[in-house]
Amino acid sequence: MGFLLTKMMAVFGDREHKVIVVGLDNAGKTTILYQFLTKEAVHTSPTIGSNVEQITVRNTHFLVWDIGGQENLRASWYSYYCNTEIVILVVDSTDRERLTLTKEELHRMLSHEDLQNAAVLILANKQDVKGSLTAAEISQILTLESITTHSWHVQACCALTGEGLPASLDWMKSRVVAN
Ligand code: G3D
Repeated sequence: MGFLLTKMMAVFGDREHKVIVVGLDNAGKTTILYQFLTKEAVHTSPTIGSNVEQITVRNTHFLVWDIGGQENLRASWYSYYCNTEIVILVVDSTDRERLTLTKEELHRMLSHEDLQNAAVLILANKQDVKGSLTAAEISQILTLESITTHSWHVQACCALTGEGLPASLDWMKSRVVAN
C-alpha cells in the first residue's frame, strides 16, 4: 500500500523536494525551521549534526535538512548536496564581521556540481535587531548580482516573529513549480 501510494504520488508530481538549510552557527537556522513547522518561536540549542523535517505548503512537500554551521561541520555540508532543489542560506544580519566568511561559503557551495540545478534563498535574519543590515546591503556584500548560474532570491526576515517567512515559502513553492 505504501509503495503504491509512493508511486501514485510520483505520477501526480506530489513528491518531496529536498531543501538544505545552511549558514554559520548562530544565524538562526534552527529557529527558522521550527517557525516553519510550528509558526511559533522556540528556544533552541546549537544544531549538532543535522535535523530533517517535512514542511507542506499548499500541497507541495519539502524535506528540509537543517545542517549544523559550526566550522568543523561546514566541511561536510557537501555530503548533503545530492538532489537538493533549494538551498536556504540563513544570514545573521547583525554579524557584519562574518559576512565575508558567509560569502566565501556561498560561492564555494554554488561551484559544487551537485548543486548546479539548485535555487538559492538567502534569508537576511534578525531584522528585529536595531542596526541590522538590510537585505539590499547583504545582497551587495554577498555579491549576489554576480550569481548568474543559479536562481536566487533574498528575503528579509525575523525568525522570532516569523515575519518574512511566509513569503520565503511562497518563493520556494514557485521555484519547484517552475521546474
Ligand atoms: P543556528 O541553528 O543557526 O545555530 P539558532 O541558530 O536557531 O540556534 O539561533 C541562535 C540564536 O539566535 C538564538 O538565541 C535564537 O533565539 C536567536 N535568533 C534566531 N533568530 C532570531 C531573530 O530573528 N532575531 C533575534 N533577535 N534573535 C534570533 P539564543 O539566545 O537562544 O542563543
